[in-house]
Amino acid sequence: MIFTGWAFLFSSLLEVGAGPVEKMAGGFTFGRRTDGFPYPLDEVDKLAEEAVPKFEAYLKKNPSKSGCTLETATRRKEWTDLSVPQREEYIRAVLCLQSKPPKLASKAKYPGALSRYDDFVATHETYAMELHSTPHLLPAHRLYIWYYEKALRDECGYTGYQPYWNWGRYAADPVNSPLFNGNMSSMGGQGLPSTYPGVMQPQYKSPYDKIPPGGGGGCVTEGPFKNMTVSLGPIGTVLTDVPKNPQSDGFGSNPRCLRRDVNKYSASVTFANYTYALIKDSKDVDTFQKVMLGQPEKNDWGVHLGGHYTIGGDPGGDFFSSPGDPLFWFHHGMIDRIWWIWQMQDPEKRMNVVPGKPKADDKVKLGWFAPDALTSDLFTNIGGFGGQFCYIYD
Ligand SMILES: *[C@@H]1O[C@H](CO)[C@@H](O)[C@H](O)[C@H]1NC(C)=O
Ligand SMILES: *[C@@H]1O[C@H](CO)[C@@H](O)[C@H](O)[C@H]1NC(C)=O
Ligand SMILES: *[C@@H]1O[C@H](CO)[C@@H](O)[C@H](O)[C@H]1NC(C)=O
Ligand SMILES: [Cu+2]
Repeated sequence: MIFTGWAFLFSSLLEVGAGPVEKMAGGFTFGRRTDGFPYPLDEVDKLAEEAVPKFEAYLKKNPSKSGCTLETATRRKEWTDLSVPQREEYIRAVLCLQSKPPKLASKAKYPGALSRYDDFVATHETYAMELHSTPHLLPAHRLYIWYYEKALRDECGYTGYQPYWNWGRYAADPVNSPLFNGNMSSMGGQGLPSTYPGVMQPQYKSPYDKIPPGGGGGCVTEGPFKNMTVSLGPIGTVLTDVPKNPQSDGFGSNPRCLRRDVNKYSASVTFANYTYALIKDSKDVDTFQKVMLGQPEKNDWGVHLGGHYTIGGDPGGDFFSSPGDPLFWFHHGMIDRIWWIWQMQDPEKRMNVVPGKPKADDKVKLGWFAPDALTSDLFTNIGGFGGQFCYIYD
């Protein structure tokens, strides 16, 4: 059994609204629920708010060429900041994408791509190195999420934007959170109990060398994704009872259930104070990325790994196939959000840097999935990607 996962793969890769709105400083509003809402602003939300006036000042000096401003930017909201009908609209759009035929992944090479949703999974599996190596990790995932949001809107009539998962809100009890409680307006529940042994983290010292099992690991039998068919993969880390893919590259058809281990041990490193410290204490972008991904020498799993293994299971626990769990987009949305909050702490210095100092003509190349994109054009969510990025996180 090999349960290595992200930390190991990264260490090798990196070398190569409903309710009323609150008025914000600068006259712009954050769409947070205030009507009997159970989640007060946490210290990360406050950092985001405090940084907005700085960002506004930065944009005055450096207006986006495409005319995107804080006022015109669309808002990606936290899951619970959406009303229940908005959550249900989002879920319908994801199910719609899963019901449409693939259009990008070639049938010959990817017999396991059964749906339009699987186009995205196949992309992450095929271009994993391109997506995760330095300097691409942050900008390439930003682009990838943007394409997903666009598909939900353009192809499935979704009228909102990609929600994110503020980990800290649910870290104490993820299974009973509005994301994972298994009701029809959640993103599905815990997997059935299984013999899941937990996730080994061999580069960490005991007791941090293992994320203990969270009580699931089996099929998700509640909520909107209980009938979901996972087909591509697995490729990397897998649970023992997941059938092997018939193709050695993992692209064969391997229909199976969605499995999860919603895991409070993993979630325990995603309380708001961890994210706050990551943003406040990372003085440069290399430190930000490194601490976010985890530091074995400090027994620190990091919020990236913490969030991924709060979902766990199959395909959520598989480095290559993880976007096959619809919560992937929420998790990486939060990563994208905190990158933005980190940038906003000192926008003049931080807007245009990523680890690894890419050359001016460096591109993110996602092959058959999308045209090559200039890496340096993906650094700002306000006006990046030729003006097509124009969003902020509420
Ligand atoms: C699901 O649970 C959330 C959180 O408790 C709640 O707000 C929502 O109304 C529930 N949805 C349904 C369909 O019961
Ligand atoms: C799952 O499939 C069954 C059988 O087709 C159907 O009755 C049920 O409504 C489906 N549930 C969901 C949440 O899609
Ligand atoms: C966050 O708070 C918890 C509980 O108070 C504490 O154990 C942990 O060390 C804190 N983490 C950081 C990074 O401050
Ligand atoms: Cu990824």
